[in-house]
Amino acid sequence: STSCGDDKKRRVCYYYDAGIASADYGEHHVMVPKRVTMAHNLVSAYGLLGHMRRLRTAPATESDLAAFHDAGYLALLRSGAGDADRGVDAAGERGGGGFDDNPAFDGLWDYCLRYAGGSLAAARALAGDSSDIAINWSGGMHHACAGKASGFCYVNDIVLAIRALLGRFRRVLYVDVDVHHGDGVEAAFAGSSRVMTVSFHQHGDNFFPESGELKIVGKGQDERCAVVNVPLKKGFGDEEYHQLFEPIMGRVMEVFDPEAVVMQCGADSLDGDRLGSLKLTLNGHAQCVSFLRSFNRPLLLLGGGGYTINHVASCWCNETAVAIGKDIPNDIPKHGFDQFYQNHGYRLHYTLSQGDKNKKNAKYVDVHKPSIDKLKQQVLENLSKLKL
Ligand code: TV7
Ligand code: CA
Ligand code: ZN
Repeated sequence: STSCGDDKKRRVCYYYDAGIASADYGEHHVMVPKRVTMAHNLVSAYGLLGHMRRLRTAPATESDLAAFHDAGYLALLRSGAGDADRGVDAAGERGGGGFDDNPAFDGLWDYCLRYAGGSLAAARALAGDSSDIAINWSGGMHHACAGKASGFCYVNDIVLAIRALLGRFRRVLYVDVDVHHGDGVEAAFAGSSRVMTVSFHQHGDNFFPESGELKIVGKGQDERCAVVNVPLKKGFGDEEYHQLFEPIMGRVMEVFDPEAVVMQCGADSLDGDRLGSLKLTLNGHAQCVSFLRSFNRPLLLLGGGGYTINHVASCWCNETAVAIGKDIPNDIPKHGFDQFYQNHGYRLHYTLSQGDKNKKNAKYVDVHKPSIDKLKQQVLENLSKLKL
């Protein structure tokens, strides 16, 4: 089990809306909103709901979304995203094979209002000081831009939540452990010295969205921007990740000294994810949450990616327990959804079979191990140059 940084309890509130599960990106799509329901069912089976205040909130309104998004884009989204064939990407861009990252589907607008409403309610609970930690596993849609959908994300609930937090807190830190670069959130606050964005992500070989190189820090003459990117190589596991995460985030907390922290907990950085090629264990992933929790600042925990859905459910259930500060047993309690965990012997902390392991990835890490320390030094040096 994961140590929680300290034994102090926190007041935790939790948003879950069963309506999210009815969102359906299409039968071949990799994004499966039902994984949030699977996580919720685990949270419930482990008896964690009794340790949190449940946030019951109305969906966001169009005017809530208009705090970031363009009116024209919202009208398109609300109208059922017009052309179901083209989806709601920038110019209806389509990927190879006729698949669409951002399809239009029935209930899309309602889905957006619900996940954004959850993140807003969670942010307001922190701003109103009724909770120390607020959770919305259906949020964390970090790629959405003001006027376009991108990478499975239609509405950027994170930007909306951070803006809500800025009404109360002077400086807000954003930390993104999703395997993809948090480009939408970064772009929204680049140039703002009140929001620092930090993303750890797989980078290279045209991995989506290809941005988030190490060198992007400051913007030329006016370096009053607070952007930190940590590009990672395929195959990085707990050891490599935490050789970077703790030293970098420790320094970030020192130099930026945020009054609130927003963490996007994308579970696609876990070993065995369908899209990502990092190799974090459940404990390695949760260690990021415990570390940030230990600084004892108002903390917003959001979901994000995660494409091997039983891994995602285990991950977010475990991190809900970390937020509460409660150890939970590895054996998954019997509940109506056990069959999803059968391949892991009904254990929360899964181990992949030898057949699942990618030997090429392991070799890749060995090649890059000496450069991890150099990467850390470069990020720390960039941090010291920031004009905050
Ligand atoms: C936060 N990777 C989102 C991550 C968004 C990643 C991409 C897919 C994908 C889409 C599908 C699909 C897929 C097996 C994987 C350049 C393209 C290439 C679509 C095939 N299967 C988050 C977005 C990324 C859609 N997009 O950070 C329908 O993979 O790489 C791309 C762009 C164009 C579109 N094509 C892929 O985790 C929530 N998409 C199957 C069906
Ligand atoms: Ca990331
Ligand atoms: Zn992702």
